[in-house]
Amino acid sequence: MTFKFLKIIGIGFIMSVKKSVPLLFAGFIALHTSAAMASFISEIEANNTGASAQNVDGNFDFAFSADIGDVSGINTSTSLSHVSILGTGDGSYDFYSFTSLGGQTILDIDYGWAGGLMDTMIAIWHSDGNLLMSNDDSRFSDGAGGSNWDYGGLSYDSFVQLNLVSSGRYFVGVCRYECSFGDGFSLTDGGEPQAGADYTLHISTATSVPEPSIIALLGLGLVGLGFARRRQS
Ligand SMILES: [Ca+2]
Ligand SMILES: [Ca+2]
Ligand SMILES: [Ca+2]
Repeated sequence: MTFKFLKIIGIGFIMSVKKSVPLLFAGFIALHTSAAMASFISEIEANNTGASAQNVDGNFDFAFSADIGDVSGINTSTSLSHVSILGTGDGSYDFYSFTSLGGQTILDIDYGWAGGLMDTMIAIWHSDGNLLMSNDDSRFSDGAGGSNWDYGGLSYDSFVQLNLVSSGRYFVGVCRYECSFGDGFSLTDGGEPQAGADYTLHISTATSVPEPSIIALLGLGLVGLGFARRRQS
């Protein structure tokens, strides 16, 4: 049923470009080129509380990044959709929010200690205000590359990996050592990222963004149908 439907769409599309199969290839390649570009977005102030968290939905993709991985150091960038945020300090806390389908979720801070200004700490809350997990320092190998301060296998850059049991909206808070996290998006005791500090935060989780493999299969199917059609005529 689904295949039939796709076939009808495919043939309709091919008929409309009848003698322009190369165009279809060009479009397919363009689609893939754009999907392969890394997706970095900038932090947008003021995002200083849970209520004013920066919504990063709509920026997730499967672009390869050597800096994105799981607690085993295995690269997850092409298997789990992610967004990379460039955060900067201005004396205020930084909050972000995103929608997840649930399952394995990773918060990975990189390059925080680059200027010696940002010994990061991080936490994740459910939208109901429940504090789910927090972290100060991580193992150097956590989250693949990007943790740029190695003292005995440890990094000041924070890392959290957890399994979200339900789909929904989640909130992330970033500060520097030593702040305190609590329920209700509570972030207290100082440690606001100060001016001059910066960090990269990768959020990886299952989202409604289609995987490249699905797009590729659909594209190849359309191309294949196009050739079959040309051969018949
Ligand atoms: Ca802020
Ligand atoms: Ca990393
Ligand atoms: Ca830290």
